[in-house]
Amino acid sequence: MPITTADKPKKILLLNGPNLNLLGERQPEIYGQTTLPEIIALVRQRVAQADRGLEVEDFQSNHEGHLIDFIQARRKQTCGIIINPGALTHSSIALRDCLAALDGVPIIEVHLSNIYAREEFRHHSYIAPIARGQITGFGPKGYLLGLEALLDLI
Ligand code: CA2
Repeated sequence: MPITTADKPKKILLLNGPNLNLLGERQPEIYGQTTLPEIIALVRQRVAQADRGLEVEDFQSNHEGHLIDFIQARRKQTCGIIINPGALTHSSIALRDCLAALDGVPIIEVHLSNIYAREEFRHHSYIAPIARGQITGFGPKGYLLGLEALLDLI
């Protein structure tokens, strides 16, 4: 049977890890004043504007396993991922393995702060080697920069 565009995965997952639900409420000197719902709205707006028949599904969790369950449940419909794994960036082999199992799905790693300009323990990312690219230090704009890269890849 021929593969039609109707069968193609259409979901862009916009994922955020632990504590990113607090954006805009605490530590604005590091993470800025924009809230997570505002960032999600900006990403959705740009995807709608692209008019490519793509849909955004967003998810934030403070729990590693919940993020993994969410990604696994959507693996067949997913064409790309933008993820800020929060502190799981520096600790989670399980999240990396889950993302790596999505064969061929481009993954863009985003960080609001410049992780290389901060404490040494933030300089290592378990996600970076399996990501298509990493954007770090541009605040909320990083999500949109990541989205532009993703739209070129899918
Ligand atoms: O810069 C980033 O986006 C980080 O992924 C943010 C993580 C941090 O562990 C990473 O090293 C870099 C922390 C997210 C915490 O978010 C908060 C937001 C507002 C107030 C408190 C925490």
